[in-house]
Amino acid sequence: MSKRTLDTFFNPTQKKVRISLTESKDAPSKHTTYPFAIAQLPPEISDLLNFAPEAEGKIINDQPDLDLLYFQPYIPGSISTPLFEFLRGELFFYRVKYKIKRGPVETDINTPRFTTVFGVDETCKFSSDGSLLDAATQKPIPKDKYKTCKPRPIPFCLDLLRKLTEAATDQKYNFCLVNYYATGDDSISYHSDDERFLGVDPAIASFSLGAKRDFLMKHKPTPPSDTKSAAAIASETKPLKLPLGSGDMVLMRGSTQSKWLHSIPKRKGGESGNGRINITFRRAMVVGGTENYYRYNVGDGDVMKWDGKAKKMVIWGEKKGEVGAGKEDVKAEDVDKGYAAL
Ligand SMILES: O=C(O)CCC(=O)C(=O)O
Repeated sequence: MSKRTLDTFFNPTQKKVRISLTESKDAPSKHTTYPFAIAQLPPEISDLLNFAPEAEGKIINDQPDLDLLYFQPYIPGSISTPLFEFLRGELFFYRVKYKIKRGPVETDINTPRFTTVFGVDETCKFSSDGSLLDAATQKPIPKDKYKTCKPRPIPFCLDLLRKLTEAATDQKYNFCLVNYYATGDDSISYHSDDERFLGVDPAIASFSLGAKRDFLMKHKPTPPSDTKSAAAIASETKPLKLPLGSGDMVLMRGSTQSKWLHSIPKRKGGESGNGRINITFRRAMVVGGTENYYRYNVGDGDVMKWDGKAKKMVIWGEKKGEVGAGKEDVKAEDVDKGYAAL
């Protein structure tokens, strides 16, 4: 990354906090909505994770509307690979398909990466027995409150990182989205996480594990004003490339989501033959956010799980082994972020 684009200050608000691991039992995380139980983090990972962040975050805010806090790394090098292997091996994933309609034209979208999601918006919380309670009244929610999805609690193996990230960034998160990019052919197209259900100027903490991949950012097109042409506005900002390595974390905050776009483009060469996991923590405020995230990150297709022998994601369950998800969707579209503007 060029020094020109990086304004490096130490952020006085960063905190190192240890989370009590007493709730870390050996028992796996179970829930009626999980296709299978998710193992607890082994202590050799959770103990060291508890000391993250490894490095101080650098503030990058030297361009209009941009406010990033970049940890290189956040997760110590000694555990970022074991944590990557653990999450790839233990989580369930989906290769979500959906349709988008632009005017009269309907397009089939095959999300060009594996995804999974956990969490529920601010209007609800999970009780200790895993049922959903109204956040205000603490009473059970009506059965039909979520019409299109069944929210899933964040499993322990991700919840420890959520709590540590809350403490380190002074933010609250109720959602955890996980992307798995199997190779450089997997990607996420330019988009911003600016849905109304995230509230104004949302903070999003984004972790990378595994293969190094470029994270590209560019300012959204700005309409010309009385005093400035579109070209003059465009020349005030420069696209940004962060080569995200294993363990790195980028906190996007302030007006970053409303004014900038980000993407992980397809890549050849380098580490692109290896898998990469991205974990984001966010805070959804309303029911529509929950329904949106489950629709686009779980969907209604097969459950996929990592097969350590075949070294690829395979269909889990009764149809197990029939089709390997490693077979790429030939129709994979680049227009893959269908999150509706709620
Ligand atoms: O994989 C990444 O680093 C970015 C993921 C992302 O932009 C998203 O999930 O919205």
